Amino acid sequence: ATLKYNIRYYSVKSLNKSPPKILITGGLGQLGVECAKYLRNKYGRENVILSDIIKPSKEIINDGPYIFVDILDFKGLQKVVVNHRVDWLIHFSALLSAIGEQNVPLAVRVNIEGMHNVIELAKQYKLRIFVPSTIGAFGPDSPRNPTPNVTIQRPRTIYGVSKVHAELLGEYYYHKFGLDFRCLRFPGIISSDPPGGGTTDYAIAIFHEIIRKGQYKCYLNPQTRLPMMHLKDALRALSEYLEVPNEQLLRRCYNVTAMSFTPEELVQAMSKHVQEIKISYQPDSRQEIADTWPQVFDDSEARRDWNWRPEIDLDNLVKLMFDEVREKVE
Ligand code: AKB
Repeated sequence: ATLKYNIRYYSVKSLNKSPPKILITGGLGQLGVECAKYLRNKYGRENVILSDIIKPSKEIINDGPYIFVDILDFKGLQKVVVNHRVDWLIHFSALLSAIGEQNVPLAVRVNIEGMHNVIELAKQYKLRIFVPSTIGAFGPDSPRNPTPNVTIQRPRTIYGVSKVHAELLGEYYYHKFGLDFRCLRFPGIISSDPPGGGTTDYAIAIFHEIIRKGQYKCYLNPQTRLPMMHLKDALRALSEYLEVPNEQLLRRCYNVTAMSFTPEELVQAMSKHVQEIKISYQPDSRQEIADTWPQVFDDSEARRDWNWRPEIDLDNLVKLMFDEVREKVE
């Protein structure tokens, strides 16, 4: 505990200015809780407020500030920004690719109307706003190997369409109003917490199922190559990118990635850690989504402009996931 305190103390001090007050929306999704932990270590516990419409566990409450925020309620959101003197908004609320296809009207409300609310508030109160985008913002007309930062997008899921909308709206607000909009296009993020509703989820579910039952039925075919990244790299990317001075950024949306693999290659890497893996393949509608997405993501612009470097490769990711998921399951 002492060590943690020291790290926190020096990192806040080294900023040489008071730390930002950060609000995270959609905080109980795949990224929120760990993101809050990461940023609280850097900026102080009370400076990072997690929010969602879900009732939190006791652990989440004990970790730091948590409040109810419905991104579809503009006034409510406005009140939070004012009362908590928010400086930075990290907007995670979204329905992911597979679940979005099952409820398009809800995805439109959450992903598009929600974005309208947060961006308008960010403009009014001059907030720095971070919105994640995704490999899902590309489609069948995009070059897939590699997929450059600027190219044809035209996604075929409502999730992808809403993310292109968010990217373009953010860039527009930046040029028109000087809004400090920042966006990273993430690949599939691999964490021990289950994501829920994505196309890349198999690469998480497989660890839970193999540890629990020794077998897994994969909904993508064995050769489906997709870009991926461990959560630790994703949070570091987000945090480093939020700190880059505006003058250094040549664009507002950057591709970031760490690796690309297929289910077959993942199983191969996992088999070094367990005696037996029984895997079967039964592609479903998520296969059609994956077939339109990038296979290899070109993040050279992020590397060039703000020195982005991933640290976790496939072997390390597998090692980390076995440790993290075992800790949760056993
Ligand atoms: C999904 O599969 O929908 C997400 C993503 C890649 O954006 N994990």
